[in-house]
Amino acid sequence: MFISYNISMQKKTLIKKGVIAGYNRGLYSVLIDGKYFQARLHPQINFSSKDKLIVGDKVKIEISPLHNLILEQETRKNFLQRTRRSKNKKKKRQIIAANIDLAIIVSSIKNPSFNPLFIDRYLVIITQANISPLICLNKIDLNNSDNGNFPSILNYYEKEMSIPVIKTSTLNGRGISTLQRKIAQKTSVFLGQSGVGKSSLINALEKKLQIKTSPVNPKTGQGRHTTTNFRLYPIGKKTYIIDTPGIRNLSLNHIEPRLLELYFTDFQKYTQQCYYRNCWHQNENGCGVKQTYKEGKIPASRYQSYLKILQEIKV
Ligand SMILES: Nc1nc2c(ncn2[C@@H]2O[C@H](COP(=O)(O)OP(=O)(O)OP(=O)(O)O)[C@@H](O)[C@H]2O)c(=O)[nH]1
Ligand SMILES: [Mg+2]
Ligand SMILES: [Zn+2]
Repeated sequence: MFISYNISMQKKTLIKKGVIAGYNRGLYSVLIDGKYFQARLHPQINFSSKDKLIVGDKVKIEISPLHNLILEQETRKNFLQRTRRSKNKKKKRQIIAANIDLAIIVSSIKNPSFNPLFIDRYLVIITQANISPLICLNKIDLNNSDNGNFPSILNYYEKEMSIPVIKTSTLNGRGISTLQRKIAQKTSVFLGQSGVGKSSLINALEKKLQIKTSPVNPKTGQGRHTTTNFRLYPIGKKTYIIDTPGIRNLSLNHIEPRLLELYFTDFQKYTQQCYYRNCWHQNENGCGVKQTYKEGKIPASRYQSYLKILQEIKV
């Protein structure tokens, strides 16, 4: 009886390709041809990836009236990672999204206040993953003067580091069509502090979505950690967007201290001028990076970001 039942069910089984759009308590949401399916990992299959599947992972899935099972995970083209402190205070490497074409660092001009140190931290993990970055300066409607007074570091990112910078406002729609063009036919991940307007920007790009957003704390200007899960949304043809929760402290302890200078790509020209081959660019004599910073060609915030991250990860 059991066997015949199984055979009849098998007839209705379909194998499809999909992408992981979300995860909640052992259940994955898999996007297939614009529709979501809830699925579990096949219990008898050993997945090669030590980390569990994450948003952006491409999978093969068996769909049947009984249950949907994930059979196979495609090799990741790239993946973003950070360090996460677990409950027992142990630091663990966490992979946060896979198969990304464009990583958008969202920052607001105000509420919460603009802080290049956050941008630099995100740039480290994006560079490590070999993903193209883009900086989005949001809430420009809150800028007092109409024609400028934007943080000058943005020019440095754009001119010296060739990172595209887009200025946007979800309130008056400025820059949204430019952003739309940049994300077309790509999978983009929106990163940044809580309250900078990541979910609001995604809602502006695709009106149908209506992702939950909430006002920043008026006293502190800080966000309220409204988005709590990583989620992938399809918008238009071959265009996907991943919304992420604002990370309070982006820890980078998984980064090998010796490799940090490589992820500060703008330092490359000057590390060759260092007297010591193993220079950390901290207090060494004859350091090309420090010298360039003193001459004003490396902005103070960039150099400070490097020193701060290095101090954190060297201990
Ligand atoms: N003035 C102004 N406010 C904006 C703009 N974009 C978003 N906001 C507001 O900023 C607040 C926070 O926006 P969210 O989209 O929830 O921010 P988030 O980055 O998704 O935050 P988390 O989900 O907590 O990480 C909301 O009250 C938005 O209405 C903008 O361009 N201008
Ligand atoms: Mg959000
Ligand atoms: Zn040096």
